[in-house]
Amino acid sequence: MKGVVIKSTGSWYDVKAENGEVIKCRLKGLFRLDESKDSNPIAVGDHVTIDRTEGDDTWMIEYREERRNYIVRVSPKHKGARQIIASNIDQALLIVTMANPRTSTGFIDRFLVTAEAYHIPTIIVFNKQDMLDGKAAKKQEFVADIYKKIGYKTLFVSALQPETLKPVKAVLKKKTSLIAGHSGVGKSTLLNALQPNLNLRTEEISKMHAKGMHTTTFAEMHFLDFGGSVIDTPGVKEFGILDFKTEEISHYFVEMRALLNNCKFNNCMHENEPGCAVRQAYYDGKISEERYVNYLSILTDYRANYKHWE
Ligand SMILES: Nc1nc2c(ncn2[C@@H]2O[C@H](COP(=O)(O)OP(=O)(O)OP(=O)(O)O)[C@@H](O)[C@H]2O)c(=O)[nH]1
Ligand SMILES: [Mg+2]
Ligand SMILES: [Zn+2]
Repeated sequence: MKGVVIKSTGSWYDVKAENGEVIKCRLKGLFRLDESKDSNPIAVGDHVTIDRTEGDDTWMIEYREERRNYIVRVSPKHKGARQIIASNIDQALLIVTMANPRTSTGFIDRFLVTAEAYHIPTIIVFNKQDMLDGKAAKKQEFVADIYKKIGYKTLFVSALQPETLKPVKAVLKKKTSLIAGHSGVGKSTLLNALQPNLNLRTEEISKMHAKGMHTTTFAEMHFLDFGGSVIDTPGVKEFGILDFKTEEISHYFVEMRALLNNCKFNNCMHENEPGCAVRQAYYDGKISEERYVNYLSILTDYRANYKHWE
């Protein structure tokens, strides 16, 4: 029987089978496939075939179809390993907050690089509008502007004010959407506001550190009454970048992509090379300082941590 993985706890997998039933499954012993660098061979969103042998009532995942795309996080335990958060998604909603907790553009850009690599459209949702003070509002305008200018859709909502969520509902309809962001930005609260019967666990952020409590611990797909599905995910500190070559990173910065043919050297990394069109655009104010600096930082980090993937 075929189905889609809607939850994975490491040892058990919930599979929504094609007959509509949710079935608890195990993974075949040596199910490692070819992706030894993944710490999880099966992720939410995977299309699988399940079966059970006669005389045994445990369902087993026998086969996983190739993934159309996926989003990875850096494994909290060791940086070289990646953990697939979810696969086969139509779009991502990156939930961000300017304060309590603070989301940096560095974090946003790491996510966008991964998403761009797989052509996953990303909508940046600025949550907690009800608690913005003057300073945070200014910051938000500055940050949102960076992304609007280069073509990303931005939404401004408050999960505590359901009337602000109409545009979110509109983008979620009929699609499979990944809901991502730091712990405590309000991912689960937002989903509960859209569909109260989901009853997802939420928790106040720590007053001491203004950080989330890592309340959602496993990614899980939920089906929406108004059509479509969402994958609520645990808050992450850092998104991973995939196993592409260092010179490809700039391809996933949308505003840089258009300039790449204008660099003097075709293997230009846009650092200090002469005749670099990207660096020139940055000097001319056409590429924002945040984006350029984040690009360099991702490049440096990638060289240090992911060399063995190349
Ligand atoms: N004031 C205000 N508080 C919000 C809003 N959205 C969420 N919160 C609060 O923020 C806290 C964290 O919300 P959660 O939904 O648990 O956050 P999460 O992103 O799911 O966090 P993890 O599951 O840990 O990744 C809760 O106390 C929510 O009530 C908002 O729009 N305004
Ligand atoms: Mg949550
Ligand atoms: Zn260049």
